[in-house]
Amino acid sequence: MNIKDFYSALWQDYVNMTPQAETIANALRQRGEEVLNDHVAFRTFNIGPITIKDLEPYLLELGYTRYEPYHFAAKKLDAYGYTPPSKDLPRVFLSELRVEELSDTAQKIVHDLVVQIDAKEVNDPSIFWRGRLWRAPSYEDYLTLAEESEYAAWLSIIGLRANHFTINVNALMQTTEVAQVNDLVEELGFQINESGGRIKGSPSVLLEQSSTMASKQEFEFSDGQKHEVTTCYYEFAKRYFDETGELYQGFVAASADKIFESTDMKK
Ligand code: OOG
Ligand code: NI
Repeated sequence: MNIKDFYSALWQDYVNMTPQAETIANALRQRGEEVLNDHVAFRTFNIGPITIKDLEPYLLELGYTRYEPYHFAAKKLDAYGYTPPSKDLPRVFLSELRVEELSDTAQKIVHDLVVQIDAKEVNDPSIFWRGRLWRAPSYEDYLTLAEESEYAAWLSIIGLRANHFTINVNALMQTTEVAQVNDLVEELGFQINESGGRIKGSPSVLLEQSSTMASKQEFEFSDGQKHEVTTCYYEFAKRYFDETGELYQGFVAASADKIFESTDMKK
């Protein structure tokens, strides 16, 4: 698959879930800005046919290179960053939940979802916007997961798709600071994730980031109950040059830890 087609399909699925992203991107374009992406991110489980090990080959096929691992002990997550085949393309952040660290009850809920996946379906890069590959969970199971892992609860209903796109603030001409993007987002009526501060990271860690709180949609659970759930969010990133003159390519685990909370229902 051509990488341009990959990103146009991925973006289309993402804005269906995240109308705020289109509104924010259009507002920047109206200011004369060119909107490029710093990275996109995906969430998955470390069991069944959709682990990082299963999904990574489709990124490599698109020309990506595995860059660096990250670990989040409290959130029970592992992740890798990937660098793109050319500088104008987004990096990728791919994380997975360590299912074996959940309670037996939560593990069983996740197992019952993952066994429904037909491994033959995991066969090309479109897996990254295939969404939920299992039947909707019950509302009760969703709440049980949420008590232990917001990430697990979110993934159980939203599935495999871009969890967020991230505007490359370096590529903006007039809106040069993350704080200015935050102001614009709020002027448009959207909420900034304040966990860990309105801007996470700093020039000294070579990366500053902020994000919106996720959009919300009504979702019908398997028992017929309908409730609002968080879908996906938009992120903004500004990178700095290191002492050797190279633009920082990684992610910052302490900041990422807070950015994950952009989909929390309780916030
Ligand atoms: C990913 C959160 C981390 C970053 O840029 O550090 C992240 C997620 O919410 O799945 O996107
Ligand atoms: Ni991100």
